[in-house]
Amino acid sequence: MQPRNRPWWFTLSLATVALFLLAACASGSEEEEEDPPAEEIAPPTTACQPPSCTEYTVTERDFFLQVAEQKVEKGAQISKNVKAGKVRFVLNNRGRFTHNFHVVGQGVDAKTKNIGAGKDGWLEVDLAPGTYELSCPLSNHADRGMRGALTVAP
Ligand SMILES: [Cu+2]
Repeated sequence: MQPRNRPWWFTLSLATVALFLLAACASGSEEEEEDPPAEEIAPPTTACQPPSCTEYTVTERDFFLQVAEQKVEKGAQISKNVKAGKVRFVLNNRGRFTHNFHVVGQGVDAKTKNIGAGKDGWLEVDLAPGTYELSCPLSNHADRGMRGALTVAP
């Protein structure tokens, strides 16, 4: 008795199903955002009080910064009056993604650890009068809006 050959259309339909499954798997992950791991951040142990130190709270969201009531995005000027000297930025990550906070200008180049969603971070810098860029340096977050210009008064 001769083994029965499978009809050509049976082989073809199996191949079609396999291709379909492959395509379904490949498209399933395209919406995933790459989120870097958050780091453990301990709150500062020293107080920050005027006149030796000034504290500013910056809320980080997807994808803009919020300084007090002001929404800051895509390099907009931060209107909050920041005085030269020792400054402690208190970062509240209220986005769904991990964020970071980067201060660049006047020889300062400082950033926090990666702040997980819903977590807080702190950054202390000595700011001289002049302009600075504040941003989230992770992935393409700055381009998506998370950057602002800060002018420090004497
Ligand atoms: Cu970010």
